[in-house]
Amino acid sequence: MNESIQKLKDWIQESDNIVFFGGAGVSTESGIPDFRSVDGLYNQKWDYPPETILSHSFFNRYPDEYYRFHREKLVIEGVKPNRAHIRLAELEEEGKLRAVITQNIDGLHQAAGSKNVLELHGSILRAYCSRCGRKYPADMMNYGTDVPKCSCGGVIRPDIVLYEEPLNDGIMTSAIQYIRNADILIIGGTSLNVYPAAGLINYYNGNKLVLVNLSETPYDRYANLVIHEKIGEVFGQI
Ligand code: CNA
Repeated sequence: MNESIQKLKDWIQESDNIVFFGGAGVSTESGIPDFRSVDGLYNQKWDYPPETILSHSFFNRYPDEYYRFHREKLVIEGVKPNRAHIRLAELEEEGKLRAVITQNIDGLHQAAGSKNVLELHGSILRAYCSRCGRKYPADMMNYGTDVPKCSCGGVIRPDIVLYEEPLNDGIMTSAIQYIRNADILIIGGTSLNVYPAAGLINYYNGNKLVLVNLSETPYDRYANLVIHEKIGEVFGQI
């Protein structure tokens, strides 16, 4: 184990007020591509960039094209939590971790057993009618070739926050509270490029800000500990 990982392990051992804030990089070792890595969704061929397809106006205008992308890129069969998800769930169980705040929409933290998960961007495992709000199982969206419709005629949509849509106020307020009061804030697998989520880092008051990310982030210089390694491999050692 290298010195940085040993330091993180020591800090974790001494604390019962850890908060984790993560992004797509947490799930790449489970086989879900992120946005900005070399093999991420931004670098794969598609007619429009992902942030266009995943926007409110695009969804309303071209729901058929949205669903083609959704079924091909967002629905990945058989994915399982990796060591990062599993260790985070264990740390919560051990009474050390207070909350997982995630930008991910894949539900893998809950699949690993985490209970207090704040999903800033929602989840593709839930669906509802964009007209009447009726809830539907996610399977309604994931298969077939048609745009899924509610009995009221409205288009069924995933319960995710599309670009151009606001984040849920209650979840943001709660995330801010956890981060403000955290002893250790571990940020992992996020390029810290997507706002307002990335701005959450500014609410941290402590002196144990840890960044675990493969590539550099704009916040590396503010962190007390930076680890540029795969997060699953790091969490497998702590
Ligand atoms: P991003 O901008 O794609 O950044 C991911 C970051 O993770 C990059 O800086 C990578 O270097 C880093 N990374 C990749 N693999 C690893 C690894 N194994 N260990 C450590 N670091 C790694 O993604 P962000 O989450 O920052 O951007 C926010 C978007 C991406 C949110 O709106 C998400 O909903 C959206 N997204 C989510 C998923 C998912 O739910 N799994 C997948 C793809 C995109």
